[in-house]
Amino acid sequence: MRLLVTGGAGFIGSNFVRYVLGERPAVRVTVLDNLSYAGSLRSLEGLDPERFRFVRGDIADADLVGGLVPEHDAIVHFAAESHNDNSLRDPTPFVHTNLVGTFTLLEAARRHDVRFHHISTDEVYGDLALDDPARFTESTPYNPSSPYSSTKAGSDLLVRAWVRSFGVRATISNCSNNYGPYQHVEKFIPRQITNVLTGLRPKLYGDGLNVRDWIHTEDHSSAVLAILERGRIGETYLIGADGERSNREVVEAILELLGEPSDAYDLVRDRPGHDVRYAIDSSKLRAELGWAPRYTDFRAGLAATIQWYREHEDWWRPAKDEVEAAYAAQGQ
Ligand code: NAD
Ligand code: TDX
Repeated sequence: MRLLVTGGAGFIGSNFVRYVLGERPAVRVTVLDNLSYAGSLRSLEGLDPERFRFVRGDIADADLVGGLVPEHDAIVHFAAESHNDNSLRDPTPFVHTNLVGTFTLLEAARRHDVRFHHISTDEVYGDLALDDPARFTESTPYNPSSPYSSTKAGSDLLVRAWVRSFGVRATISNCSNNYGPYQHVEKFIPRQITNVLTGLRPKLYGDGLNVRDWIHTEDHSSAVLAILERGRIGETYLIGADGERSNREVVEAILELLGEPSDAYDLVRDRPGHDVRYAIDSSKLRAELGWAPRYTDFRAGLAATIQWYREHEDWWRPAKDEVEAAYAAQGQ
């Protein structure tokens, strides 16, 4: 099995590459990644060169993609512009990578009849009220809020159309918020951990009561592998680990685990259009493919993640000042 993994130098893609090489001795992986600000070869260090190859390039480069795709049995498509706050500053790269990039890969998959798995997000469904008993399911209508989530929603719809109109052998997964090692310091959990480690206070948007449904990134990887191997073509699977928590609860846990008073955070300017709550019902994935998360103790997973950031300052330090300057410029 030869896999073409796009975005494999990013947070979740690099986790998947390590996971699949560890779990499946017969698999070989090519990573296609343009090493944007969010990608790092350091997240892929130490892999067996007999089974792993890195290609630097843009997923919207049709010539490059057209040459690589026929050398593989499947495409696992993680590459994206992934941060909501960046999409509010400048949506341009989101349209390019998430829409044109996905289109380019789908065209190559169609031409060469290569299996395609598309990685997407629960944000395509919009948000839920805090007191709504409902959770997102595969049949929840699309209702994205931000340039990020709308371009991800558009990419999902492209995949669905390429399945129906052209018979592309594709599946889609929509996952909730991931945490774990190698996540960029622009994102919520690593930003707050590295704030405390550098003497800054955690920053909560608005009143801090927005809810996210957290899953460890390795549980996301195991779900993607299950869908890639056993998912039904044309189907969508929601991935989640029943991890709903308010942002305030998460920050309080980070502060406690780092030995700081649990109220040592600042409330800052809210994100425009800030989704209130995400919640995933992953019954279909669990019932059909027998998947279950392994990282069910959030506090233990958070403690291990904090320990990783303590030990890998060389990995995150170069990006920290620029990220904080951009947030400070918008009162966050
Ligand atoms: P990330 O920003 O950490 O990594 C994205 C990777 O894609 C980077 O390595 C980057 O260099 C690469 N990339 C960007 N544009 C590219 C282009 N034009 N050509 C080639 N490579 C390009 O993102 P992540 O958090 O690892 O997210 C990966 C995927 O998972 C995305 O599709 C995202 O929408 C989805 N997702 C993320 C989460 C989450 O909580 N982070 C949750 C659900 C779904
Ligand atoms: O400093 C902060 N303070 C804060 O309160 C930051 C960076 C975020 N927040 C809030 C906003 C959200 O309610 O924390 C929550 C999580 O924020 P992000 O890490 O930016 O994630 P989110 O916007 O929920 O999107 C994430 O999950 C879905 C990923 O970035 C997406 O790629 C994925 O699709």
